Amino acid sequence: MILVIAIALWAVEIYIRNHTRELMSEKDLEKIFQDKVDNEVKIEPKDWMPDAYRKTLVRQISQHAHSEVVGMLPEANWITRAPSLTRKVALLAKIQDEAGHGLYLYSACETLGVERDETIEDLHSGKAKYSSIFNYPTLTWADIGAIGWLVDGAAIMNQVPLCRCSFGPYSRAMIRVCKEESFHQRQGYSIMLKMAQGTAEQKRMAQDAINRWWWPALMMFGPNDSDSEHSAQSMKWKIKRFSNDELRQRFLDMTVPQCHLLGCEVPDPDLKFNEETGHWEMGEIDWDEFWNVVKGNGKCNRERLRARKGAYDNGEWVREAALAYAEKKRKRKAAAAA
Ligand code: BYC
Repeated sequence: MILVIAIALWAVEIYIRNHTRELMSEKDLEKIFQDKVDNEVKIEPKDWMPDAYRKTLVRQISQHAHSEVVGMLPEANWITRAPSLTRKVALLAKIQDEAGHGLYLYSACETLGVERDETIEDLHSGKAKYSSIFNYPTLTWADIGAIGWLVDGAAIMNQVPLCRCSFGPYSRAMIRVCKEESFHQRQGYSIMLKMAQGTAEQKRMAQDAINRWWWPALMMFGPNDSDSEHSAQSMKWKIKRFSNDELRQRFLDMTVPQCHLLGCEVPDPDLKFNEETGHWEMGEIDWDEFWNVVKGNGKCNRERLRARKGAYDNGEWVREAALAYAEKKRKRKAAAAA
């Protein structure tokens, strides 16, 4: 049924493009666009779309790409100190996956007409945001467990619905990303389990990591719905399928029992289970801390940007070599064709 609607809408759009587009008002084009969204037909890069939809996607996808790439840094801090070869291999694989996620997402962003260099420049200048979570330090090996379990766990909760995002390239990128995130989450929980069942010192480290990562992980979902500037419109466009608070609640319900299974405590004195609703209820998030980090004043914001800029500058010779090689190949091909 969806396929039939898709073909019909596609045929109408081709006809419109060829014959009447210049005669159509913005309102008509917008109606066709919204009908597609409402009928679960993906919007593709060359389709007509409202400017604000394009802008929202560029904002969200580029922030997401930056988060993946900056997100490699806290974990990279522990590659050389992983406690065994097996743990080291798994951590390396996870971090490489994140680089790959960043690349899919930068490509998805380019389909909307923005240059990658421009997007990356916005990160380096501090104009573009990336997830608040990556501005916290990784102090012990248990932090690597907490990141995999809580941070990737929160990311999956947010990203599974993005597999159904109305914009084709973003939704397709998310399908691949989510498969890998699920391995990341499990490797994190496996580290936490090992430490929670270990010596008293290891158990203390596990609890300490939970204490420091719990609240920042809950902040990852963004401000409460009442303060979420973009949610209503993004949900109408089916970029977002669930609100920030809905996803945060799902994460809480999933994670509290996992924490108890570790034999650890959730660092929230107000946490309680509501028998009537069947949901966990949490205390108030410290939104001042969240906005302070988002505005660039978290513990590691400056260090993260310095590291990204350094990596970009050090990679200059690789970009130059790749361009020189492409030019050499082009010339050879032209000479062979002459
Ligand atoms: N941090 O109206 P709202 C990963 C901003 S990486 C910073 O609710 P929206 C991983 C928001 O941008 C996965 N800023 O916005 C990698 C907006 O400001 P602007 C990261 C935040 O877009 C390595 C303002 O607050 N995931 O998994 O409707 C290792 C108002 O918010 C944050 C994604 O990027 C935040 N946490 O909803 C391990 C998912 N939250 O832009 C793991 C894709 C909000 O107007 N993004 N803000 O200046 C999304 O799903 C949505 O953009 C959000 C926010 C739910 C995050």
